[in-house]
Amino acid sequence: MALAKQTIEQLAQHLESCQLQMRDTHKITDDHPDMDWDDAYAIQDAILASKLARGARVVGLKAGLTSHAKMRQMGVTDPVFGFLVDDYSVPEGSEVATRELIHPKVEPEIAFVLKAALKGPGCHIGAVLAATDFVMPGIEVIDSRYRDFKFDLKSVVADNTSAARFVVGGRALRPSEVDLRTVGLVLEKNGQPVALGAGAAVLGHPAAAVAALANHLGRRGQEIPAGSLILSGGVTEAVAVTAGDSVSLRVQGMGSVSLRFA
Ligand code: 0L1
Ligand code: MG
Repeated sequence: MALAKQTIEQLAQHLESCQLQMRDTHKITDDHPDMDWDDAYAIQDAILASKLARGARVVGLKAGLTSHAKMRQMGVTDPVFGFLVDDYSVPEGSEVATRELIHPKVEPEIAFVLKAALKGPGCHIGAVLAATDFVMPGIEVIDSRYRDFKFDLKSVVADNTSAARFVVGGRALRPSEVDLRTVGLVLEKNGQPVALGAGAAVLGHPAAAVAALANHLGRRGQEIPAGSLILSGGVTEAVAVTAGDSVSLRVQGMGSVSLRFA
């Protein structure tokens, strides 16, 4: 690691206070160009520790930047991984308070719920499908703490991959009931289609993003626990939303899930 423990704690506190006070900041690698991957995930871990100390619960995990559309949109080349806490979970069809966010965007995703733990290295799509209880549509609300969503990969990892809110809903299907490569989806904003795609846009198969998460955790001596909810990453580019917008995601054969922004 390149950064001192105290610097990691300070950066975690800085990013979390930006989140809690709805304030943006420049990317942290501007001030710490030597920051390495271990530092980036250590900052993310310190943010999580601070949330857990205040009574938050981890309710899921996420992979981000898993589609070429997202990678192109953000000018990066690799997936990233983060956590989801209970505060981020929004009931299906309910309202998200835009005043609690900086500059939210929505992403259409496939969510996985596991019936068995997954541990890398060597985790693959087959292992993920065998360990999956069901899959369902999900919308992730991302809200980078970085000004104008301008960041590099290490800065965005430290910022818990822009995680802010999410909703899952629609029809839960066994993985054998749907071909997640060819399944089509449409994201609508205020009744108009704004992004469309198919599951294969996520690393060739959304389960590959879950395998990548298990392999990432395996390198750190961790696993994805049984029962976990995992957001596998935006199928399309992210779409900006503001107060007054309604967003709905329809996934072929899996129904729809929606959110309103107040
Ligand atoms: O979930 C995601 O794909 C977001 C990852 C972080 C990058 C971003 O803020 O777009
Ligand atoms: Mg996402």
